[in-house]
Amino acid sequence: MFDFLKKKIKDSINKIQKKLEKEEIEDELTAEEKQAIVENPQIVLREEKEGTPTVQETETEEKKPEPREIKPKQHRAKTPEPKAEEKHKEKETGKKTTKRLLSHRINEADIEGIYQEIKSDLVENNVALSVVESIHADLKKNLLGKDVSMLAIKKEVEEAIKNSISDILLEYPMDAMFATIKTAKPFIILLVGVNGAGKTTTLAKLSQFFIGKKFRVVASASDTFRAASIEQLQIHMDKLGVDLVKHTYGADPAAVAFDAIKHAKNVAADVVLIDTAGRSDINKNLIEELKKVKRVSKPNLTIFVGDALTGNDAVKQAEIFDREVGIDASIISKADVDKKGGAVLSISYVTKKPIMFLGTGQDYPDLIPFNKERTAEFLLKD
Ligand SMILES: Nc1nc2c(ncn2[C@@H]2O[C@H](COP(=O)(O)OP(=O)(O)OP(=O)(O)O)[C@@H](O)[C@H]2O)c(=O)[nH]1
Ligand SMILES: [Mg+2]
Repeated sequence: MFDFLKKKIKDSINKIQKKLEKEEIEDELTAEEKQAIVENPQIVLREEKEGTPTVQETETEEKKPEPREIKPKQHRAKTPEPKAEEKHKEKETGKKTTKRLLSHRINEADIEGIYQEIKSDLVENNVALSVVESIHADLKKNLLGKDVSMLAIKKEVEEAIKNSISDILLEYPMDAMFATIKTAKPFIILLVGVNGAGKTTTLAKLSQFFIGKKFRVVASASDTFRAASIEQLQIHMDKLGVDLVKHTYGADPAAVAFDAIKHAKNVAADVVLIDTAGRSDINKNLIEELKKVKRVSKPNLTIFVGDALTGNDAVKQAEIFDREVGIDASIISKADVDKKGGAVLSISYVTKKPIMFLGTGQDYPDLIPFNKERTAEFLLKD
């Protein structure tokens, strides 16, 4: 699902590296820089000799002097004769050596350059502006003033972006939920979202998921609003062998949920999954209806189901559902057809609630627990 985002981040980082590399490699060493290097071998040098491969000199463990500020070109003094140790080295190798400074202290302009590179790419891929700004702040905090070897710049920027993304993404503590299910009897899950987001399909997938964990499931047909919604859910539940509690169309969705919970207690079911109606707009009626269902059913978990394809709309919906009804986690559906991936980052960031699963298709097993480290790593790996 993150293919576009991944490619864009990679392209940006490569561009950033090339730009910084070019600036530094063109920078001939001055006397002052040479002195800085003699005093501070932490600065990585590359020796360029005709016909020989690049050589790196790195710092020894015991010697760690403070990094030194290197002044811009126009203020440099005339280059004096090479130091005795350098002459000695040239003598040893028998070849003339041109040393070029390969270390770079990341400055404000670099950070802005990096930010400008990635900003439009992230926004294009459904990453909300607030998220992009948070990544910007992280880059500043983690990279500004840092001395990095030219050869390591790409890695440093990648690490900084990866850490920032991984801080934004929140993962659901699945094991803690399994432990609660064992004592809750029943553990109640309420699914909310706009129409077509994938609530009913996700409910069916969740049923399969819990059945796979040896939990008994009861479903509540609390979408009494949309035509054919009850039959749609009935077909799924029949296939999965799950008890469905239903009333007629137009019935009170909260009353259906109440009966479903009662039934679950009677049959000692472990989990109750409550389907709800969506609306094309998140209007007052829908919110009032959901608030009532929530009040009556007292769910252990209210999950927002968001359609990844709708990008920033899904982000706004998540914010509204969270503010009006209160959500504990999100499931992002249609990740299989969304190549951008930004909705996941943005929904996690704006709601500050974990992403529980990604919906990755229309079949019951197409529900994968969300793993933030794997996602952040995938976004940045080659
Ligand atoms: N490709 C893909 N399609 C999905 C996924 N989840 C749901 N869908 C499809 O999205 C469409 C809408 O799904 P529903 O589950 O009916 O959505 P809903 O939120 O219950 O919609 P309403 O009942 O109208 O509020 C269906 O055609 C589903 O098969 C997914 O993860 N991947
Ligand atoms: Mg539905």
